[in-house]
Amino acid sequence: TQSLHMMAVDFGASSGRAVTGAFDGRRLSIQEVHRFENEPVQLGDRLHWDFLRLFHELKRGITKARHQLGATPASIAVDTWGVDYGLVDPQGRLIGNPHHYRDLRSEPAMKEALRLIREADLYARTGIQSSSINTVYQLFSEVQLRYEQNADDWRMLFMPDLFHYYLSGVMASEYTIASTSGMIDAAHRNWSTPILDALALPSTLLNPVVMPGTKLGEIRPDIRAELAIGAMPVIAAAGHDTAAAVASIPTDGDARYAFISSGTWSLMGIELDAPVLTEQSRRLLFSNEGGADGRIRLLKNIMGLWLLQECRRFWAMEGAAFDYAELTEMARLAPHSSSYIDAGDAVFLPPGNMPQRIQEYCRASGQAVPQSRPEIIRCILESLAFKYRQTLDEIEALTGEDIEQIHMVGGGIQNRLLCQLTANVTGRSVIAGPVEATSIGNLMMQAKAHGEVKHLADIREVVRQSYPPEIYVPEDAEEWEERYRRYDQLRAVQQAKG
Ligand code: LFR
Repeated sequence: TQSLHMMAVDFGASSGRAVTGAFDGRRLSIQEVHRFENEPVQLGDRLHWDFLRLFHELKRGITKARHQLGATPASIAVDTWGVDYGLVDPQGRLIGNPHHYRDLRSEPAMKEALRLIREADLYARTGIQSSSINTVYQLFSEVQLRYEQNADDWRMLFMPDLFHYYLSGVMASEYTIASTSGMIDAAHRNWSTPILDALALPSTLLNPVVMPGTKLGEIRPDIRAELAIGAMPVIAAAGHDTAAAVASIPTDGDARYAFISSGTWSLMGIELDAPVLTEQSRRLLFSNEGGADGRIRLLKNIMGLWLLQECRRFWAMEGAAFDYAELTEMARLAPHSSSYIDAGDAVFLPPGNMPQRIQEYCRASGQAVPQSRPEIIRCILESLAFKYRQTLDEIEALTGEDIEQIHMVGGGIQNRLLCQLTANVTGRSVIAGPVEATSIGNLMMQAKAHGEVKHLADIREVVRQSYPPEIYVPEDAEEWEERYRRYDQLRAVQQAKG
């Protein structure tokens, strides 16, 4: 049989990449054809996506895919991180450069919005944890949208939708990415009118919600001519990178598992058939996001390797450049950390001097201040692993499930120390892989749109056959239990202080 050759483009925080995927009916093999930087640009007091440059890189990716395959790919789909969007006018022109969620303009907007609608109300409808990064608060901060006539005919497109629009001319909001906005009704899987009304956000902004795996249309004739390519369908696969990554977890469906999608963020949770919209899950800071399979991811946003990425960036700026392997090796050789940070704390959200922020956090919470680079990295990695353990306990409490295993997927699993620490602290086996979970999920959702696979279980079977995972078995259980108890006490004290 002939293979189906598709291409996926993933815009991630440490880089963007275009890959091709060949699916022969049983196995998928992928090849990276283009990798590029995706650094936000600070312009005055605002942090932006560099959209024009990225659209250019997307086109270069298409050209390289065509060269590698010797033919135009059978389809293309884009995924990005959640919550961000662009606005377009009726002529389809981009209004300004999209903002990056780490821009803090929406912090005051969130406070203001929560005077108009109760946080508990928002949660009960959307199942999404309130955070200043959410689309709903970003939109609320764009005062013009609420008060000015000329904004009446603007449209809002989430980043994957925006790329798809400029590729195909079709406007739609793919469900998984839309579910991150804080404006989708979790039960009905469509825009929540009461929320829009309460915040005076015009419903004219919104596009119809389409389910993952929908063919949007053909690539525009002008782009086809510009790139000298043939016809190529544009597919809304799973626009949200986390949804795509979780679709590719190589489970066989027997053991009960939690997942960690590990990259810049750590998204830890469990898959369910219906959202959990209780006061308990709200207080424990869980969100319910839309899955690629009609399922719901009950998960927690943990700061993730962003902490390490920002330390690395900051040290490089100071003139001390290390790669991740070097940084992790330093941490592996360092003694156990005696101080911990809360890897869910919003103080770590914006870019900046992360080493100093970590030190300040330790000082303010009355702990020893990590001084050297190895100490700081060790503090980050152990704190992350402890946060996973805490989250695991909460998942079990919320759902009544006994979690037997942890599936870790995404670029973050290249940090083997973190995988091992996770196994040690949780006392569960960690099944790690695939690294390229997001692109694989994106490609397999395209294969589904082509009718090559039917169900999520088929997708996972393909991933299991194509990318055998690596297993980490817990070590030194008692020691780690003891350390975790200290972390937990510290957390309780911090929490009591508010
Ligand atoms: C991961 C991710 C998370 C989302 C965060 C911000 O890349 O998409 O799922 O909460 O980025 O959008």
